[in-house]
Amino acid sequence: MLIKNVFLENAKEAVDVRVKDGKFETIAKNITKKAGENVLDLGGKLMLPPFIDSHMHLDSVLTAGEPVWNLSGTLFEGIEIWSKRKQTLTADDVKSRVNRAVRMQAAHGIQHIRTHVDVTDEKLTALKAIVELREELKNFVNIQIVAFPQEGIMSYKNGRALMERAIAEGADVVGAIPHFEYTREYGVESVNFAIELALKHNKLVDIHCDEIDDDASRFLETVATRAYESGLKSKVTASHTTAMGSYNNAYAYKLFRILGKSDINFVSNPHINTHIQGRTDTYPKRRGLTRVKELLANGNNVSFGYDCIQDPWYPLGTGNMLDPVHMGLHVCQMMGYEEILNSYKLVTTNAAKTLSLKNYGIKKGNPASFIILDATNFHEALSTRAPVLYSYKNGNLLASTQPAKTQITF
Ligand code: 17E
Ligand code: FE2
Repeated sequence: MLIKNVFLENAKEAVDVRVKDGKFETIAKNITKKAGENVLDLGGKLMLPPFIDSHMHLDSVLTAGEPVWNLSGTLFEGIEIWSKRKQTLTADDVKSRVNRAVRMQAAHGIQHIRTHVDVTDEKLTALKAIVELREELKNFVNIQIVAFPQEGIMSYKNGRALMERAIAEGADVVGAIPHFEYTREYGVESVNFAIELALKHNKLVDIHCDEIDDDASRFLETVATRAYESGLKSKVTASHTTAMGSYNNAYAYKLFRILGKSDINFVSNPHINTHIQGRTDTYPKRRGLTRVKELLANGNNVSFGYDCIQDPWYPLGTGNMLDPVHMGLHVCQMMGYEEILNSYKLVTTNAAKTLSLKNYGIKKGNPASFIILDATNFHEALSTRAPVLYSYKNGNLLASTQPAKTQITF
């Protein structure tokens, strides 16, 4: 197949791309069509590597309002509601919701998802169902599973054993939630446990870390130090880290030294954290996001995740990664032209680094996985909320969208 006239990652001049046997064969200007070759002439559209959702709770998608709506908007009420909904989980319930959500995501050009699956469940119902789906859907979406102890490792009955079982069942990544543990000591212990478990089984680590507006919640320093000392370094990710929005600058200054040395990744989830943080504030009300701009300047890898699609923590959500980019740039005040133009990296290449993906990106020899947006560059794509016209994985079409046509009457 020959794809003509695309702007590769904001390039000013269009190129053509030849795909053969599911791989990128040639990327050059004015490639001549071979006899019988399929041609897709895009007439100047933006081509990007596929979108990645580096932080999503698939097990709880599309359960908002079940059994009740989260009225306080807090993380803690969300956990309480989920704890009830969790008791009614069946494999069919999980699979049918996840199948729907993954297709919503695919429609918006997502081809890789790191999902946190709650393993504080004696039966591990959601984990087992999503391990099966990972296999069933592997030609369409790459699902990476985090063993996520929503109700704690130290503070939940058999918490440690459940984590071990989740790894044995096939989880790819070890999670933890230190700020939710009963004590600071349990929190530190849970981080140490997660690092040791990852070392033992050669797994990645992704910790829900300091997702609270408590300026004394400082598990991130432990995560970074353990990542550094264990040598796991960039195999470790700290998700949310919203307390960093409340730290005093003198402490943050000290903290950034070990963050840099540790080379850990960060995932910020702009929608959910602007919604659930600051809930105990009156005014001034904190924004509750981590320090994205400063982390990037510090050399740390940062990506944006969606986190939730209509669940106990967040009542809305479409799965379109332009949503968190749009919200994140506003809240983090990253609205310079170049920042907007390059912000696609927060949901593509930076996220690929967090997921430790191999052979990701548009270059000769890599799998022909890419998306085409209805825009000429990412600034325009974000401004207009451009649809993903085509999503191709390994040279196969996964999803296509016809742009809506509006008629103005004046
Ligand atoms: N669980 C959690 O601990 N934090 C979140 N943001 C969500 C679930 C969505
Ligand atoms: Fe999360």
